[in-house]
Amino acid sequence: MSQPGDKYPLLFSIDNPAQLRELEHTELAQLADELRAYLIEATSQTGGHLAPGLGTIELTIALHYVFNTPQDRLVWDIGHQAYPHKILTGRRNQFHTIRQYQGLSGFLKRSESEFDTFGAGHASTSISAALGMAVAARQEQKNREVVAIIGDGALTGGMAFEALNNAGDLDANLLVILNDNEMSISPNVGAISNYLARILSGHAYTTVREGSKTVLSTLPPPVKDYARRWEEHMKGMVMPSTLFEELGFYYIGPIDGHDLNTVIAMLRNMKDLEGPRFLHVITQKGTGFEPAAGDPCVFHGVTPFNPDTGKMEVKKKGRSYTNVFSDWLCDMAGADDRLIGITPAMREGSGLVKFSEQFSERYFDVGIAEQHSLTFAAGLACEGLKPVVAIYSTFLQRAYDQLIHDISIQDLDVLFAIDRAGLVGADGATHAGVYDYSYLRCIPGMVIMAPADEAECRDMLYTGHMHKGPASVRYPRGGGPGVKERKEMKLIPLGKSQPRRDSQSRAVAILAFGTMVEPAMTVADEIDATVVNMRFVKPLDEEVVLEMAGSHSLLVTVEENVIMGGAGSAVNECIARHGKQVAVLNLGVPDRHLEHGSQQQQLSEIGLDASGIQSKILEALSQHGFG
Ligand SMILES: Cc1ncc(C[n+]2csc(CCOP(=O)(O)OP(=O)(O)O)c2C)c(N)n1
Repeated sequence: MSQPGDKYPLLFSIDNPAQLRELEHTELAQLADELRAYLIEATSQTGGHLAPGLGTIELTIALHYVFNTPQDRLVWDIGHQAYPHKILTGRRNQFHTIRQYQGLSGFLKRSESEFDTFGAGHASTSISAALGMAVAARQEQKNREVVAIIGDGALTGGMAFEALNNAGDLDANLLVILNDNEMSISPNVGAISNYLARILSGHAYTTVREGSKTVLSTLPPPVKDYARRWEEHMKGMVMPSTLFEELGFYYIGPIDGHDLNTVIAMLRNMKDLEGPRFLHVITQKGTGFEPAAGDPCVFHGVTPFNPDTGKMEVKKKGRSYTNVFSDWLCDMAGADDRLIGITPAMREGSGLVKFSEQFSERYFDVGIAEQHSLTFAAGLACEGLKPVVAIYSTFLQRAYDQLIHDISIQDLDVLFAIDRAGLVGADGATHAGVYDYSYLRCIPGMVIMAPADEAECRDMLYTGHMHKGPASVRYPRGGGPGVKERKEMKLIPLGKSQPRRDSQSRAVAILAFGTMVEPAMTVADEIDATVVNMRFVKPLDEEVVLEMAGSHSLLVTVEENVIMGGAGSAVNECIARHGKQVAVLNLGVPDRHLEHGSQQQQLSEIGLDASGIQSKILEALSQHGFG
């Protein structure tokens, strides 16, 4: 029987980068071919991020070939393009477990490998982290190189520029590599992106660069130094210096990131230099796999697919909350021409494709710039427009001060459509949307709604849009119970819950929030409990809380959010404030970071599926002597 090693002999002969560095330069092209083919084959079975990794095959090989990893530090931004890095750093044999329960993480993780020098998942952190490491090396007199690898999408995030600003000033020994493929998930946006394209099209500049590059790579260090100064001189004569040079970096590029020889030569050159250095590398997402190169946006993240044709498995999925939002947004925009739709670089994920096509003049992709997206919305709202910020729960964390300082204090009319709230499955801890009830609830005036089904989601979005002041609707990844929305939209009375089930025994009342209404109903049918769909985390329906506390032996709160500070805490505070004596059980996400897996696996691990909820309630009943 053939073994995987037969198909990928060179790749399977390398278990770590030290062995990679033993290879002859001439063998690296074959390694790149094998790594690419292996990545395609493996992700065709598991799904995951594909196009970004296909674009970084040569860069990854070159980095581990030239730098003495892990002593030299490679800091990848986001981590979705680091699958080749994972395969080359001792994780090839577990690669088939990527993004699965108890398997390899889809992002970078310090606890997974010493080669993952900095955990990531969110964008634009690499330069800051690498700068910290470079300064630590200087402080500790460690002779090591630190390299940050950042995409042009991630470079649209403000923090990347905060770090460049700081690095240039500190004169830190840091190499920043810009992996420029002109794509974020969708085509990259913004003036910096246009600027990078202009650099790329600067033929004169490239020509000088190409010439000097060849010269530099062949010269011994002292002569090279001289040549570098000559190159600087030439460059200054040909065209103005780049933005990165103005910031204090020694800039080289743009170079072809798929040309292994060039990349290796350039990295060697730059390794010999000191101070802040910037290498601009041009790559193409999806290189070497026609379907992915042809549609890098679709192949950014994939479900299992046919490795010959690229055809993805279409799982029968119901209507997702993202679809509900997408339709609502277009309907609402049709009815209200003050509506503006904003996304921080998540057009596809947040369901804005249709809106961007139908209402292009009211659609704004602001780049991976969550902070800016909120303050931009605030400015629009000041002038009487009605911005809707479509944002993932996990990414809203980035814009917390903007939420308080720019929106809440000024009581501005901004609606937050918070997607991927709750457990998000394969993306794991870095993308968990389990904090928003807690971090939103303490902000004065913030309305927080959580729909129990699709129809309610549409009405809540409408209610939030009509509300004066900031409001949010938070909904999960995927679908709900499948309740069809009505075309006409209905206002939901602010802070009013909805009774769902009355019990005979009056032993247990379950106050369920959002996604937890469905399992609560299943449990209630089994144990005869009362169920209330709370609808609002804020303002909380205090009347119903007090009524339930007065009429039932055990109050159970259940939410897909951390227990600390969440919806259950709001119920506890209400009960305490009114001096009510009642046994309470708070169910939700525990005080630890949950690993990746399917949403169902995650829910069952923490007892938030129907059977887990039921057994915790039964346990509490017997503990309190009500059993
Ligand atoms: C703070 C934050 N916002 C949004 C995202 C979602 N996201 C993941 S990858 C990506 C695009 C990144 O583009 P780029 O850095 O150019 O890398 P490429 O995929 O092109 O290699 C986005 C927006 C994120 N990971 N972090």
